[in-house]
Amino acid sequence: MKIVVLVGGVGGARFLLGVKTALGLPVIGAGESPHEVTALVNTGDDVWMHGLRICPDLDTCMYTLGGGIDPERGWGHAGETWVVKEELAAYGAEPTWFGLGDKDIATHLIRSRMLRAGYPLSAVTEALCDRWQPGVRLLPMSDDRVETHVVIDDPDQPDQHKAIHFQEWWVRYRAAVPAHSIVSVGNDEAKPGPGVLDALASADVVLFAPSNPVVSVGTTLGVPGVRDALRKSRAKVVGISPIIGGKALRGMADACLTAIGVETSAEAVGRHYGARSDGGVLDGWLVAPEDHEVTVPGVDVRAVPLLMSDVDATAEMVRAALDVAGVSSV
Ligand code: FO1
Repeated sequence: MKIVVLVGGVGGARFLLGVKTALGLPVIGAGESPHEVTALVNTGDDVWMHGLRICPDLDTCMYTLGGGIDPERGWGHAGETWVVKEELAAYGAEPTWFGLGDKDIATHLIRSRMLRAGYPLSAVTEALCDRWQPGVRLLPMSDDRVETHVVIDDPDQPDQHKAIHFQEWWVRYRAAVPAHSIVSVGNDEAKPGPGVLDALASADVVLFAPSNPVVSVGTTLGVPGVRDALRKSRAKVVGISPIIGGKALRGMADACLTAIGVETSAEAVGRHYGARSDGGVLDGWLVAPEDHEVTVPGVDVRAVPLLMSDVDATAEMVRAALDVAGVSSV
């Protein structure tokens, strides 16, 4: 079976561990399998910092599936040290608020050197994954530069707005500063990355991980050509709600949804993605038991436990999604 999963970072990577388990793949690392798993990874969080290109969602997926992630943080290396970060701060080199780990810097140095040598992000990702062996194909949504920026009130000039990079909003301000709007810079000119449209065209099933529907799955859907490829795909498209009982489980999905005028509910997000039969992309939508009354016209809504408390619980969610899509994982 060919399964394609649209993912963001921490939540998406955890979900992919469940996909691997449901398909009988080893949770960590690569293994033999008749199934082919492709993750279309959001690159809108990517950022240049200290002269290095950082790709949080690609790295979080690569480290998580390759066995190198720090399980508490959900991002960056296990056993990380922060000596270079402290040295940069001693020079007063901004940004000092971003957690650049020593081991993580090796990844960014290789990526930045390859990008400067002219390799596209997809080739860089393939090279880095050669070491980490995530066991699924990680495809950047695009090789072109797409950056999520957030428009906030300028703290230095009242009644002025300013746009800051998503990483500053999320890491420095913890998404606590209201976002007036969220802009995906470069999305309109971006092309789907190599393999993205083919993966969607040949997929047996497409899943939306319970990642941020605005800045993760939403950004990938915003790459010209992706939405059409989904709607034309013979595969059923099933999403997993990132909102349970009106709350976002992690990250800042609620703040992002508010910024685009969508209510923080499983129903509103399902309707935001929309039914394939009326211009949207969904065929199925998994919601948590407490949201069992949710309806999305034209979409098959199923209530199942959605807490990714461990890999087996996540694998159960995946099996339910495959069931809604009418494919079995065995
Ligand atoms: N998240 C934080 O909350 N604080 C950090 O200092 C931080 C540093 C960081 C460095 C590399 C990386 O790949 C991810 C990092 N993240 C950090 C996570 C990242 O900001 C978010 O996980 C994603 O951008 C949201 O999906």
